[in-house]
Amino acid sequence: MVSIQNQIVLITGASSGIGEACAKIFAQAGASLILAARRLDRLEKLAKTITDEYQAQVYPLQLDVCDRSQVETAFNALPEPWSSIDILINNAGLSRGLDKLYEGDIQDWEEMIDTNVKGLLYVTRSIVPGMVNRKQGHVINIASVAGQQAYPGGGVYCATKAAVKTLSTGLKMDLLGTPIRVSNIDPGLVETEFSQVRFHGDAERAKTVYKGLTPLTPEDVAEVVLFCATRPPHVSISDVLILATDQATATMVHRQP
Ligand code: NDP
Ligand code: 8X3
Repeated sequence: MVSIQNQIVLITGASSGIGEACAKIFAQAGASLILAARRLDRLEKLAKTITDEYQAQVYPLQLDVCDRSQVETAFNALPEPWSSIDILINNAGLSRGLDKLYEGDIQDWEEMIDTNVKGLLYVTRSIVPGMVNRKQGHVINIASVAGQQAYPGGGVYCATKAAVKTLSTGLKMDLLGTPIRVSNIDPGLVETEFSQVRFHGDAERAKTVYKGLTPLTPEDVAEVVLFCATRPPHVSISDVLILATDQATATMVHRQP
């Protein structure tokens, strides 16, 4: 395991779930963190916990990744040493709705495409040139098993995650010949606020997604992200599929009655 002590790690979508778990495990490993999301109150609370528990340096950043000019302004304005980002974890993302494609809510589609695809691109475009100049960096994209295979009602979400995976592959090609690494992580079912967001706050419906099975925890995924980030410089973990034991594919899960 290579040390990431004092490295600067930017985590998007750090206010909840997988992003929050990444924040904690990277802080424990000695990294300094830029925590980005829209809910600043959550980020500030997390920053306090992390600072108290791990004595890590934390920079909470209120950011909507869909807002291109906000993304550009925020990253251009980062003071040193925060602007020298070593590891970018592109995690911010969401699903909205589970409707048949021909009946879907177009606003839901816009939100998923704007966040999961365009938001990830805006952040990547802002951060990677600095990595190339400094000849150091690692981009870790959180895609999904849903990008490997569509499921009913998930067409648009699955398409955004397939796009993330393809962007990871393309970025890896474009960075060939530089020391910058790219990792694509495809988690299966992880119990977070993800399904509550998908069902527009319907907590009861969200619970049914994980009923009768043992889903992954955000910490399970964060451990894999940390593993990717702590390989020696000549090793690039390009693709990881991490599933609950009760899940085989995007559509096949085993549930206890
Ligand atoms: P959560 O809903 O718990 O977390 C999502 C995070 O994304 C929140 O911190 C949210 O913060 C942030 N976010 C959403 N929209 C924006 C935006 N416009 N700008 C900035 N931040 C934003 O879900 P998860 O932790 O599960 O999801 C994290 C990632 O993992 C997503 O990309 C998701 O698609 C992916 N994933 C999830 C799986 C699961 O089963 N849970 C499985 C596979 C992949 P805020 O609202 O404060 O902005
Ligand atoms: C999230 C996993 O199966 O709920 O990407 O779409 S799933």
